[in-house]
Amino acid sequence: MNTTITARVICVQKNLYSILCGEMPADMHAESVPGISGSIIDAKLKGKFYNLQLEPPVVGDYVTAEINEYGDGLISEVLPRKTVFKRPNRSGHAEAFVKNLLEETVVSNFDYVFIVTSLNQNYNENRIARFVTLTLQAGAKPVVILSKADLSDDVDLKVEITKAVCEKADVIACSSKTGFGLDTVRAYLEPGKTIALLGSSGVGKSTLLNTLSGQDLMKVNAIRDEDGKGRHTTTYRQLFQLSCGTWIMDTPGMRELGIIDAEEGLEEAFSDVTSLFSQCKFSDCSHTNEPGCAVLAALADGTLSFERWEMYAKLHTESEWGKEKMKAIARFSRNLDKRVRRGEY
Ligand SMILES: Nc1nc2c(ncn2[C@@H]2O[C@H](COP(=O)(O)OP(=O)(O)OP(=O)(O)O)[C@@H](O)[C@H]2O)c(=O)[nH]1
Ligand SMILES: [Mg+2]
Repeated sequence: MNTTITARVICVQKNLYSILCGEMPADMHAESVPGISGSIIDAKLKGKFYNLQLEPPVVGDYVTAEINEYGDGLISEVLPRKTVFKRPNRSGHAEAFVKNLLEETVVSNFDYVFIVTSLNQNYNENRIARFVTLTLQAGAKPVVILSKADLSDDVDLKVEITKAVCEKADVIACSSKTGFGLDTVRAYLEPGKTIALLGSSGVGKSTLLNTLSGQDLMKVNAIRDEDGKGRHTTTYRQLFQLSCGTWIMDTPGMRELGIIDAEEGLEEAFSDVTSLFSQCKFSDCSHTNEPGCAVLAALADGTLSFERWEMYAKLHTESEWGKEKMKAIARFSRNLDKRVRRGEY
């Protein structure tokens, strides 16, 4: 006889899902099933995911699954996601010259995003601003982790510079090697909360997870001597529940995460810039040459730096481009549906 349970996806490898049947958040109304709660079960997707082309579950998802007498699972439903990271998937081409730009969900249901940037060669303000924007857009709290503090001589300065990137993000410098700053990081280990670790390869994400858990949960590897880059040691996303009840999601090194439509995230991350727009004389001001433009005035008197404006403008252009492409694809799909209904295909 099958038992229906609620579980959390902790790992995805091709079409095989590892789900953990543990304690679920109160709002999931999950029954704890004796003998199953706390176990990791291998599961596949029910046929409807393929037949109806439903989006498959990702690491972090809460799902309902049917478990058979042999302990194998069949995932039947993905429960509504609280937060998600999506990225553009530019694979393939569509008809009518609309290049495919589809969104692919990367991970879900996180409360904090640890944006890990190491204080050696990896530090890059633009990348930090991008991840902070995406985290705010997702509705989670960004925490910038400046890792490998033991390798830097100007830790305090870097913390100050990073704080200026976005006042909505917390900034912590730490070292898994010396233990510096780890107590501040541990303050985020709240029971039931989920932390997603994001950042380039080699910045020390898996090392931080191992250090916080006190176990060798993930493999780590030395970075390359020549250019200080990582070796892509972590190759798939994986979620762990620490003994304190906090979930931590390790992810493969990711230098960039494209922005599709992140207007709210940009507004929050760059409120110092976007608050100027309402002060422009013209409501459709392009902030390039109009009289009475508050942005140009702020640039001229130095209250807004050119670098800050450029950082915002670049992300905004990318966000708008993605939005237009998504609209074009939606239009194309609607037209295609109509033609299919008319029997033209
Ligand atoms: N000096 C120093 N080295 C560190 C620190 N944290 C991690 N490392 C080293 O950095 C290298 C890369 O660490 P990983 O934890 O594998 O990095 P990662 O971000 O998980 O990399 P990917 O899995 O490739 O994305 C290893 O040699 C670690 O020992 C630190 O705080 N200080
Ligand atoms: Mg890793």
